[in-house]
Amino acid sequence: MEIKIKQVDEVKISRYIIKETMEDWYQFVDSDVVIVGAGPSGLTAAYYLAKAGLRTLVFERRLSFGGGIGGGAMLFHKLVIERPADEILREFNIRLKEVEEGVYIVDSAEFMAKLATAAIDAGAKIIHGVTVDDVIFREDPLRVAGVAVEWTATQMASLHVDPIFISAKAVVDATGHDAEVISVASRKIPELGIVIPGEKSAYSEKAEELVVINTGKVAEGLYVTGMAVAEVKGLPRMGPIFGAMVLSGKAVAEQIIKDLLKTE
Ligand code: 48H
Ligand code: FE2
Repeated sequence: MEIKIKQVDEVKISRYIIKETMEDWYQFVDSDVVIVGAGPSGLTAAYYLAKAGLRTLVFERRLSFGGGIGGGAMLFHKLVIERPADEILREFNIRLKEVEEGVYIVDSAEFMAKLATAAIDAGAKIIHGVTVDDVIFREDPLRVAGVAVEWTATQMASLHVDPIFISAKAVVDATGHDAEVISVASRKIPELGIVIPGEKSAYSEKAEELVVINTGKVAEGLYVTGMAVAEVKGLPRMGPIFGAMVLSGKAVAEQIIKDLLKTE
C-alpha cells in the first residue's frame, strides 16, 4: 500500500503550535468564567457554563482529566452514582448499571473520558499543566476578579517566576479536598471574611445533599463546587459516591449563569 504523507518541516510545526497556543491565551486572558480543576465538579460546571454561551476556561494542574475519578475507589475502577445525578451522566452518554432502585455503578475511565468530551464539545477551553496559585481582587465593591497562574512544572521546580493573570467575572474553586483557591483568598484577602472550618469525617448519607445545598457563591466573583464545598463549609466527606460532585457542578453553573446573564 502506498501512503503519501504531507511533508511539514520543524519550523512550520513550531510556528503553528506557538501561534495557535498564544491566540488561545490572548483570547482567554479575559474570560467570563475561570474554573480551577478538571475533576468531576469542575468539568460538569464547565459543560453547563459553556453550553450557556459563557467564555469558560478550565485550568488543570495535572496533564489529565477527571481529578479523583481516575483513582476510582482505592483504585477499584468503579464508582457509585445515585439519583438524580444519573440524569446528568445520561446526558453525556455514560453507561450506568442499576444495582438497586436509584443507585448505579459507573466505570471510572468512561466517566472521565465522556465528561471531558462533553465539556470540550460544549465549548469549554481546558488547559493542562497550569496551577492557579493566587487570585486578583478589586475594591468598591470588594470582589475576586480573576486568577494568577503558573506552569505546574515551574512550581515543581521551585523556580522564582512571577505568574500571569487571567481576569474573570466568576472564579470557581473546583480544586477538591484542599479548596486551594478559596484557601489562598481567605488568607490573603482577610476583608472577604472567609473562615475555613475544614472537611469532616465520612457520613455519606448526609454529605451528598449537604455539599449540593452549600454549593455556590462564597464572595463576590468567587464560587465553590465539589469537595471544596465540604472543606469551606465544614461538611462530612462521602467516599467514592460521586452524585453530589456532578450535581454540585451543575448547581454552581446555574448560579453563575443567573448572576452573569441575569436570568431566573
Ligand atoms: C489547578 C488544581 C489546583 C490548582 C487542584 O479532586 P477533584 O476530583 O475535585 P472534585 O471536587 O471535582 O471531586 C472530588 C472527588 O474526586 C473526590 O475526591 C471525592 C468525591 N471524595 C470523597 C471522599 O470522601 O474522599 O479534582 C480537582 C482537580 C484535580 O484534577 C487537581 O489536579 C486540580 O483540581 N487542582 N488545578 N490549580 N491550584 N488544585
Ligand atoms: Fe476524595
